[in-house]
Amino acid sequence: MALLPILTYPDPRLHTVAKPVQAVDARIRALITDMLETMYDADGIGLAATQVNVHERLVVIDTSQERNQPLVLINPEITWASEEKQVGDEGCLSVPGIYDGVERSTSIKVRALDGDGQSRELAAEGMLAVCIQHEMDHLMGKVFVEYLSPLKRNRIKTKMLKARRDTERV
Ligand code: GNR
Ligand code: NI
Repeated sequence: MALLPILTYPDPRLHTVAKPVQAVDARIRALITDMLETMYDADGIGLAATQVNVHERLVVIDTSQERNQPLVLINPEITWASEEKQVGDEGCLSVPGIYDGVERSTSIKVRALDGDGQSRELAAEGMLAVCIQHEMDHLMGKVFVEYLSPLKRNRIKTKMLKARRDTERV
């Protein structure tokens, strides 16, 4: 088990488009273990492989209060999304300290392989639906700040680069 370093915006590697997982083998199972450990350690409700610089279609999620309901989605595809949308505040482990509103479908259906390589279809609403859409954006190389205005995005970019410089100076 190991904690994996999380890429932070505006790292260009966050814009890589992930490729499908070819086989749910020992390497992928080890990656799932490490990503879950990394997500729980960072107090996140989700983590996409893109964020740990692995460009394969894999995400881990746990939106439970108790932090004991890990969900693994491999090669996820949204099969249905409600026309009804809602704006909710989002944050991202790759953009620490920034929270802003993003419009998402309120409910979705997703087809994906689970950690055993079994195909499943899942219906999601509420926070889980938001989180799945946020994670699937990461797999497409998209970070939530790209939904914000160019003015806000540039302010966030500057703030992140300054924070990075400040840590490097320590
Ligand atoms: O921990 C996270 N919280 C969160 C809150 C609102 C909407 C989306 C998220 S996902 C985020 C973890 C993360 O960055 N996943 O990619
Ligand atoms: Ni994120």
